[in-house]
This record gives sequence, C-alpha cells and structure tokens, in this order.
Amino acid sequence: MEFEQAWLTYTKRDSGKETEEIKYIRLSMQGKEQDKVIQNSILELQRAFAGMFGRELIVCRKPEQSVCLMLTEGMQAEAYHIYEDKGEVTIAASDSKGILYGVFAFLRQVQTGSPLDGLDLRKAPKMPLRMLNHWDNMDGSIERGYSGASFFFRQNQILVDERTVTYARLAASVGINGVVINNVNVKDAATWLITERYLDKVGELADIFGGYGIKLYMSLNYAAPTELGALDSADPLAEEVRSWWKEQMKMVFERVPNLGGFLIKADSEGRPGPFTYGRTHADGANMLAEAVAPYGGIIIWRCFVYNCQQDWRDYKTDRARSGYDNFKALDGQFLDNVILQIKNGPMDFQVREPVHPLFGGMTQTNQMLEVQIAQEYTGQQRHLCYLIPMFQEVLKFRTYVQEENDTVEEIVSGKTFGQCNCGMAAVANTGDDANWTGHDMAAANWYGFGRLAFEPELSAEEIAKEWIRLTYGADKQVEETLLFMLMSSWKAYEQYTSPLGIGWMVNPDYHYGPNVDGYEYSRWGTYHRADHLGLGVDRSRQGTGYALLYKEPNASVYDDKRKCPDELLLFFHHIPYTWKLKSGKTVIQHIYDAHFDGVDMVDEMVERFRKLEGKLPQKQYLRMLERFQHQKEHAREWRDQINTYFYRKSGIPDERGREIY
Ligand code: GCW
Repeated sequence: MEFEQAWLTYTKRDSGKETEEIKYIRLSMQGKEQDKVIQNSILELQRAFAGMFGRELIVCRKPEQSVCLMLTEGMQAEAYHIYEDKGEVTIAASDSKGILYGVFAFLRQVQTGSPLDGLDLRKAPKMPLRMLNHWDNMDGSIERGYSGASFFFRQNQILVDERTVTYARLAASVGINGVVINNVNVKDAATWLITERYLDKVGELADIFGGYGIKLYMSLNYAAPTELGALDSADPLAEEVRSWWKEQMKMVFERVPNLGGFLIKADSEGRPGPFTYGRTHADGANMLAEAVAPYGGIIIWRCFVYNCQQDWRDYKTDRARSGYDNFKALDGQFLDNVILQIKNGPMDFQVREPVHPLFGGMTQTNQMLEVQIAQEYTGQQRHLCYLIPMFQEVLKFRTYVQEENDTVEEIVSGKTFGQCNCGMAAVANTGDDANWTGHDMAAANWYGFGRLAFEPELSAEEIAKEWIRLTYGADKQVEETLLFMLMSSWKAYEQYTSPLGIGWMVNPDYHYGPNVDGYEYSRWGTYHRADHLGLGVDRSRQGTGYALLYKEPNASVYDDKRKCPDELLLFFHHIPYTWKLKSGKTVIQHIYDAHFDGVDMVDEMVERFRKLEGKLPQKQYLRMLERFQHQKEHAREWRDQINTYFYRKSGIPDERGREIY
C-alpha cells in the first residue's frame, strides 16, 4: 500500500535566510559509540537535508563542523539542548534518545523557518511515558479505526516493512516513546502474541521501534492461561497460575528483551478478569506485575470498568461512578510497576465530559491519562475535530488533591506524588490509508498528542501552527485558514451535536451520526432522560451522588446547578427547558442557537477552505474537500434531528422563529 510522509515531508526549500545559514552544513558526532538511535538520528538529518536543500550531509568526527551531535554528561533522560555558536549548531544530550528528539526539534526549527541565529533551546519531556495505544486486531481490522486497515497485522500475521519504519519515525518525531500494537480487547489470534508463534516477529518490530527510542507493548488477555489451554483457571492468587505467568514472561522477555510491558482491560465489556475468581483488580494486576518485574516490565491496567447490564433507572447506579467505585478503595495496593490508565472522563470519550474523578481521588497509585485521538464520538475522521484544546483543558484541571501541584498534568507528569511510572496515552487514529489518518487534517491530532505529552506548556495554537507549516509549508493564507479551521473545529462539533455535556446522542454500536435515543444500553430508558419538561442526568447529591466524588471546591460547584458550568450542566443535573443558563439563554434556546451556530461555523470553515484551491497539493485538496462537503451536510442532519426532537418534546418554539424541521 502506498503511503505519504505526513508532517515529515522535507520538501525543497530554496529561498529564505535559514537556507543561507545552513548551506554548508556538515555533521560531526562527539561522544560514545553510536547506537541504533544515534545512527537513525544521523540518517534523519541526512534525509531531511537531501529533501530540503538537495545536499548530501557528510558525517565526520571532527568537532569544528557545522552541526554537532554531542553526547554529554549530566542532562535529564531524553532531554536535549540545541544551541548555535558562530554558525555551528550543537545538539547535546546525555542519552541517544535526547539526541534523536533534539534532531527532530532542530529540523522543526529549520522547516518552520525559525531563526537559527542565537538559538538556545533546552527541552526535557514533562511526561515520562508518552504512548500510543493501537486498537488493531490481528485479522487486520481496527476497532474504532477510521483510516483503513491495520499496518501492524494482516490475516493473523505481523507485518514488518517500510511503513513500519516511517511509522516509527513519525511517532518518534513528536516524542512518542511507547506503542501498544494490539487492541485492548484481546481475542483469538492476539491471545497467542505472547507465545512462540509470534515472538520472532514481535522482536523484529520491537527492534525497529527501539531504533527510534520507542518501546513496544502488547495488550494481554487476562485469561490467557485458560484460553491457551494451559490451565483450568486464571485465579491470580492460585500458585499454579502465578508460576505459569512467571514462566511465560521469562520466555517472552528472553525472546524480546526490549519489550516495555503490557496493557490490560479486565472485567469490562465482556473481557475476562479477576472478578471471575472473586479477586480484585489489584490481585490481578500485581500477579502480572510480579511476573514482569525481573525484566523491568510495566503493567498498565485500565480503569475503564463498568457493568453495562445494570439497571440505572432509579439513580442508584451510575456508569460514571464505576471507575471510581472500582478503584478508589484499592489505592495504595498496587505494586510499583503497575500503572492505572484512566480515561479523561468518567463515561467514554464524549465531545464534552468532566475530568475523571480518579484524578485526585487516588494518591498512592501510578496514574496515566488516556485520551482518544481515534475520533470515535467526534466525527470519525470524516468531520474535522482538533482535540488538542480539549486535552489541554483536561491537563489544566485542578483536582485539589493538595494545595498546589494538583492539576491532572502534574499528577500524570509525576510531579504531584513523585512518581516516574506515569504519563499519557492516546488511542491511535492511524491505519493504512495513504495519508495515515483518513482525514488529512486528523494528522494534527496525532502530531499534537505527541507534542503535548512532551511539552504540555505549548498552546494548542502553537502546536497547530507547527503542524501546518511542517505539512504544507509557510504560505500565510494556508496557515491562517487551516489554523482557523483547526481551532474552531472542536467547538463547532460540540455545538451541532449533543448539548451542554449530555453526550451519547449517536447511533448505537458504530457511534456515528445523530440518534437522540441511541445510547446502546437504553433498555432501562433513555440516557438523557428528556421528557416534556426538561432533560439531563441528576448526578447531584439528590441523584447518583457522582458530583460528590470530586474534592472541594469542585464537588460543591458540580453539585449545585446554579454554580455548575453551562457546558457540563446536563451531565450533572436534570434541568427544565426554561431554566436560564449563565449565558442568559434558556436551555431550550441554547439548544436551538448552538445547533444553528455550529452549522454556520462549519459553513464558514468550508468556505474559507475552498479558497485554498491551488495553494495545497491538488490531490490533498480534493481529498479534504470531499470530507468537508460531507461534514457540511452531516452537520445539518445533526442540527435538524436534535432541534426537532427537543422542539417536539418541549413544545417551545425557537424565539428567533427559524424553521425547525
Ligand atoms: O469507547 C469504547 C469503545 C470500545 C472500546 C472501549 C474501551 C476497545 O466503543 O470499542 O473497546 O471503549 O475503551 O475499551
């Protein structure tokens, strides 16, 4: 399958000052023997300079040349320092990953046209783990994949080819240092990934990744001992089960010594787990952690655990509570090489959710934030939805777990509780489409996720600008237009889809397109609980009590409908249509206005985009235009379905007299 280079285009540059400055570039390498990562760093520089300037970079060992890669002592792991002195650029680091990240950062400077004169850039990644989670199945399909088939697996075989290398380069260029290659729902052939059948190929993949500073991880089937036919039980406290895992892991790590570890989804949505044996998540996670500990392995255990069969009509049960209720009591029981991976919100990657209350709820457990750049609920890469602004809001959220250093960012950076097994993971949005991400502009989410996990202090706008320049060059109109589109897109999507934090108004199972009553577990009634008077889920102390899971003052703010922020109001409260929001509008009028405004925003985006014809490569332009045309129509369908539904329910007309179908 043909593939493009996404943001690593390295296209020809033949004007501008920066070109002059580095015209005579040569490369020198100081420091210890070159490992694979350093070799790849040099290759990357050579590739880039050949592409951008049509010049060959000569590698020599004399220090007085123009670009110097320097391994030195005393810097933080993975950090780099780039500085210019008398026309010579030095990229210094204490480890080869620092050199690699420094090289990519230097190339970003050159490509975005930032001045090299007087350059003095010191960066160290904020989050220790910066991971992509692929939900790829071994038959080649991708769960919630919107960009074609898997490029890791086909027909139950592991693929290793040119695309693997380009993938690793793209991921490393934004600082990704861990990749889970298979779906967390581990079934069929994937259960066998930890056996002889696949380990040679896993090892090959792990080596390619390793050359780019990336550790390979796999998702694990908790019931592997029984499903592989080895034992009758997977009880985490049974001696034979524990020793089976120890033996298995010994073999796995012998064969793939640079393996990072495993990701596990247990006791959720039909996946097996320790509950079968009356054991806790801590029992299950710790058993595996012990088995991988001798090899420096890590167990990442997901907190996305809920019982989808529960009757929640009477407000006694609430899916939003279940992550917290399952894990809070276990805080402090997990071994050091276990990390709990927590989705950004308590439900499931809706366009708007409050921050998961486990952040701030746990103080003695390694924690990792999971976000989803695969746009399952945010337009499936047919709609444009740049998610970095959302992730930034999540990271900046104050949990009040302590007086300072209490934001989600500080927790998952390890600052709050002095941890180093922590970080951020994104459910990946890639597939084997030529452009990797289905929608060309969805690549900004992949790019942005990595950049954000490395440097959360960057603004969503800065990240977007970088991505635009790297991908499409320095044309002002292109930059302004695409920046406007990216920065308006999340807001627009939120406006024309489900209102005020309520969520779930999508078609069941495939989660695309409007369906107000579409929540798949609606056998107990609609999720949104709309009647002729109002809508929303009462999660206050009178309702499910979920609001009280937060630390003060968050709990009181969410618990009180007068204080609760508008954008989350219907997540936390059941509200009459006539209730006045902080904005001064009634709930029903907000629903109408937001839906009309959202469509207008899309229209404006598309109108501006059309003016880029001739400025973007034609093939890409047409590919994108097709998606934008669909988004335009589909946004109208959303608007009309939602507005009509609530008009019919409430009987209250639009005060601006617009036609509601
Ligand atoms: O968002 C939901 C998806 C499932 C997914 C699950 C999870 C991998 O609809 O497809 O399964 O979350 O995160 O485990």
